[in-house]
Amino acid sequence: MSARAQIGVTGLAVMGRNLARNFARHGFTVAVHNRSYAKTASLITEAGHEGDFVPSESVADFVASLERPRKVVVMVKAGAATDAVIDELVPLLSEGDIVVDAGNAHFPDTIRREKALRERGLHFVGTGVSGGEEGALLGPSIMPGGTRESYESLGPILEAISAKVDGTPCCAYVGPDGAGHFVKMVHNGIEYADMQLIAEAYDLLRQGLGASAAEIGKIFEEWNSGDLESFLIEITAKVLAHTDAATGQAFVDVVLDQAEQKGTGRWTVQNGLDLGVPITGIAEATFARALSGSVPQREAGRAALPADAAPLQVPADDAARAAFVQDVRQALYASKVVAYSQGFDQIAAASAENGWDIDRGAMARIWRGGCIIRARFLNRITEAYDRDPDLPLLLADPYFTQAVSTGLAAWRRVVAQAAAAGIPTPAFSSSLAYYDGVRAERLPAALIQAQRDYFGAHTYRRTDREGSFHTQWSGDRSEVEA
Ligand code: NBP
Repeated sequence: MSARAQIGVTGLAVMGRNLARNFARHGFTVAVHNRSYAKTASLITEAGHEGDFVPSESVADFVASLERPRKVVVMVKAGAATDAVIDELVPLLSEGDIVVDAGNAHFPDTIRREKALRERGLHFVGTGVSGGEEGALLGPSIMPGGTRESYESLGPILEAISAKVDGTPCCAYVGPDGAGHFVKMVHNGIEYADMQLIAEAYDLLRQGLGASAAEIGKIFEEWNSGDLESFLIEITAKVLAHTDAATGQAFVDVVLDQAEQKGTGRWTVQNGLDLGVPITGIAEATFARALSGSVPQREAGRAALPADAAPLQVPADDAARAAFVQDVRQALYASKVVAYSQGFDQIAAASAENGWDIDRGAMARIWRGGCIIRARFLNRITEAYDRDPDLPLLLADPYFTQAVSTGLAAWRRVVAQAAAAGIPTPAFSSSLAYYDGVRAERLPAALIQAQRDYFGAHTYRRTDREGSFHTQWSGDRSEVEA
């Protein structure tokens, strides 16, 4: 077996197969391997003509077919399968070779694997890949971690196959060890928030306007030509326009209202709690999916809990309806800015904690194409971090402050109308609460501190002098310095 492949892919299910084809279509010689040979054979039969593939049945032949330093992309089911493949590969590799895990690994696993391979003289690059199977084939957004040194040889290959926006690749070095998978995790968390916000906007429009799904689809189509322009808004319009062939009903009306999740939203929320970063938009979106799937609780709630609310009914005149649509659009945009602002805060906090030095502007830039949250507005985020790389709060960037304040009255109206009508809008409402919390001059946390001192002598700090204090609540209530 001559070592002539520039890159290898092992794991040829839907993602690996399409990534391999993408490499080949870009002129790279690609070594391909799968645990069971059938997938390798079908790739060669069906797509072999697309480029130069080197198929192997055994891992040893696969490794032997790669040029040095070898670059092996592992695209298998995240978890135990990744460890199994790494264990098989490592004894066959040589110092300086690069193992790329492009699956959806949890970033602590990536930190562990990177350390283990580094100790054996190998580079381990945990890489976020977003865009689903179509992205893998036509150009995903790629978020590689690992060493900078590995990026020097691997980066140009990944950049070549990534999506491009204005000629710029949607791939950039993220940071050491688990940084790439971490950023992909937050990307997915933001995706949860974005989808939930769109779903809440849809629900308000549907109930408020009493319009059909297809009519609401048209509104989303219009929104897609403004500052909300994004892949998720675009597909929402298409889904809402779709009719179920079996029943003739709107497709969305025949789909069971129980959302599923694979776990990246949950990981993002767990990490937000660990870091103490309020990612309320992502958390509410994750919990909203959980609530949708809480079947016995929903049955009990439906049977027992009164609404005591008047249905939301926008007056039938065109002006009132147009004004309501505008309000919902502005509430959606403002809530979306909050969700992204929180997600970027989480990246900043993790970057500081792990010494990753992640360039947040670059992350927004590589999410502009290829991935599920691709959107026009990501340009604005990059510009904000270009203006101030250490920006403590994305919402406080002048562009976003202006954008949100323009829609603030509408946002408040929408949240108030939803509450009065008994329509659940957890992401809209919590985003507005976060906005009001983060801008508040003074929060009731002062009372919480006092309560904590009362029952647990946890001490408090004062507004008028330095130090920590305790009040002797069960005694004479005099204050002592702690
Ligand atoms: P799957 O996640 O369904 O994994 C199937 C692949 O894993 C097959 O090639 C299978 O080999 C291999 N595999 C398993 Br399972 N156990 C193995 C083991 N012990 N040793 C060796 N190989 C093993 O494939 P996918 O949907 O293409 O996703 C691949 C990765 O990409 C996952 O980590 C996923 O989370 C991530 N991802 C997926 C998407 C998406 O849209 N689907 C998007 C972004 C990232 P076999 O053929 O012999 O069973």
